[in-house]
Amino acid sequence: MPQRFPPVALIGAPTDIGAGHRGASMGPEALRVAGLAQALRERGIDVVDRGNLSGPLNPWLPPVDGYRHLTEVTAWNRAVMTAVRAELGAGHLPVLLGGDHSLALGSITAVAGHCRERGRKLVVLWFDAHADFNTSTITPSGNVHGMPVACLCGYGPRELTELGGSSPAITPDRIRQIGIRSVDAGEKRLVRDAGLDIYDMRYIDEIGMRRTMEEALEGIDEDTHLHVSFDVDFLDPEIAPGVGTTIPGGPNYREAQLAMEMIADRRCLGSLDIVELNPAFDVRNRTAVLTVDLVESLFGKSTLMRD
Ligand SMILES: [Mn+2]
Repeated sequence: MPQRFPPVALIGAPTDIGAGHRGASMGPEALRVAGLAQALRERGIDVVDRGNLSGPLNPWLPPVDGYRHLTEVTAWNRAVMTAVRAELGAGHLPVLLGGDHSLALGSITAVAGHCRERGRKLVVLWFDAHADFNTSTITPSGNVHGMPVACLCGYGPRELTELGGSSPAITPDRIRQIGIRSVDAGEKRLVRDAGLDIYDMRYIDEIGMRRTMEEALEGIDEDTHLHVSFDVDFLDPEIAPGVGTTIPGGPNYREAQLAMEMIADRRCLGSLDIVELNPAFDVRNRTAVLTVDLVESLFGKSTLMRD
């Protein structure tokens, strides 16, 4: 039997406050235009679109003490955390429409709190070209979208690490990263010291996406709350040009589809971020359309009846 999904709540967070390029703020609308809600409804899922959260405009200032826009990033993440927490409390499946990847701080902090209160096991699958494990001392840019995983694991400013009250929001063993191919110099040591579970592109090249996903999904069962944080720059830029930070050598269409379908087979998707879609870099919204296509697979669409 396919997973029976609770009502899905779409939450738009139209901001590029943590990014190094402008334009991810247009991501939520591009996903709506690409038919995200309709695609899920065609799968028999109830969808409510909560519209967009609001927050401070992007002042486009240089970093202060290693962070750009820390006050504004915090405000946006508080709004995301509150919205995601409310949906989880109502028994809904929140889908965050970013916005840049710094917003995963708010959503995963909410998800982690929800799981802690209910004694549920949490696993985060982090699809990304980047490890997003920078800190103020090693970041080359100060852009907080390169820091959310570090902040979630307790490395970062108190405003962000203690967003949900306690720190860390999660421990590194809760998170598995897939598709990584760009790690900054100082970040390499940090991710190793933290013991982060990273399936980088070399690993995927060597053993294939199927075995990679089998390993990444190990121990995940129907009692697990699975959070998928999907950074669109995970995909190869040949098929997904609509992102601010394209890194060549990502998964192709079939590999990405397989990853999504293998997650669907586990029937434990509990929450989702779709982030870093940047329509300013896209070509006729094709990256948004591709993303919707992949989300359909994540929600159980398959070519044949498989069980
Ligand atoms: Mn990212």
